Amino acid sequence: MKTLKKSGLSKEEMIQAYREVLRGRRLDERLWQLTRIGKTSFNISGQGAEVAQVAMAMAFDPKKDYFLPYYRDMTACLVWGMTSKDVLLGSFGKEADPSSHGRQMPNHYGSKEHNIVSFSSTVSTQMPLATGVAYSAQLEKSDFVTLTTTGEGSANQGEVQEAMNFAGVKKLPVIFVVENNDYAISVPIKEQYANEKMSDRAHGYGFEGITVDGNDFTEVYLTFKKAVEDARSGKGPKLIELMVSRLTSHSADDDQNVYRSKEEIEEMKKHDPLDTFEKQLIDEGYLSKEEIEKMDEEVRAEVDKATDEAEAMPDPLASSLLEQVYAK
Ligand SMILES: Cc1ncc(C[n+]2csc(CCOP(=O)(O)OP(=O)(O)O)c2C)c(N)n1
Ligand SMILES: [Mg+2]
Repeated sequence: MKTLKKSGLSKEEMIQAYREVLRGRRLDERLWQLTRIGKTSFNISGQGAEVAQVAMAMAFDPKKDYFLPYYRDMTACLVWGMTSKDVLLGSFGKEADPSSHGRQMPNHYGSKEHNIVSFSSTVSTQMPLATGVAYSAQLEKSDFVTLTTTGEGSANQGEVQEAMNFAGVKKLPVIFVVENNDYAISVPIKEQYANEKMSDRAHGYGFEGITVDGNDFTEVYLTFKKAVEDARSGKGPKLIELMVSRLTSHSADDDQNVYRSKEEIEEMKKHDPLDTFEKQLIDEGYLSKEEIEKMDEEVRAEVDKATDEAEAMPDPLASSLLEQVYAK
């Protein structure tokens, strides 16, 4: 694993990165609690992918770059500019929810203000849309880069091949990401695809594919930094496969103990990226254990406040159901 120093980020930026990882974890824990006590209807979580998502998102310029995420990308969306309260408004289905004004399922992130394009529950349909957004950058001679993500099971959908093929032909400024967490709901990777690495598929479309350990902050950050520079300077797309874990069940609607062994789950939890990142920060002198504990208290307080504020907001009115669905 590369040292954090090798990332080239300043001490302040690295501490901010950790705060985002911690926020992603604590906020997701809150979303699970709310689902379990019946205050919200659903959660699907990115626990185990937070370090990879923060390192990925920090390589972009959210002020101009576009993000077409998938449902596990909450932490990346926070780095892109969404707030804990924005996420909670979506989970509570409130009118002020920036993703869909409470019309969509929770975890379907979108924000016009932050260049985050909302997506469909039909997996991977964001991929051809991302190719289209990147094509618009090329046609308009704008230098923004488009990022889109999906899971390794969803990467087998036909439209992913169409999206990558056209992006390769036109050398579009788009970065395709597969967050490979070993499972598509209950189906393990050996039953999902036969090639050794998902990223090898990129060669068939005429661009580079890279597989990265999603627990290695520096490696992920530097890989994306180079990919963003290449895309911005007209060198075309990349496919980046992030090897991450899915620490939780697929969603609030299943129990992974049914299809994963106790030993497998315990082994995975020993490599929780939050713990690895914390240890690196302490060992390399960025933060002390006490500073981490203090930051954790601050983040928990922020999540509590955001929960109370979001819960107190008004629900959508039944009479306005058909508003906010189509652009006028
Ligand atoms: C076209 C389509 N088929 C099936 C589903 C149901 N579904 C939702 S998520 C999912 C598994 C996706 O697994 P993966 O792509 O590995 O992503 P992960 O959830 O593991 O991050 C499935 C089958 C769907 N939403 N859309
Ligand atoms: Mg998966």
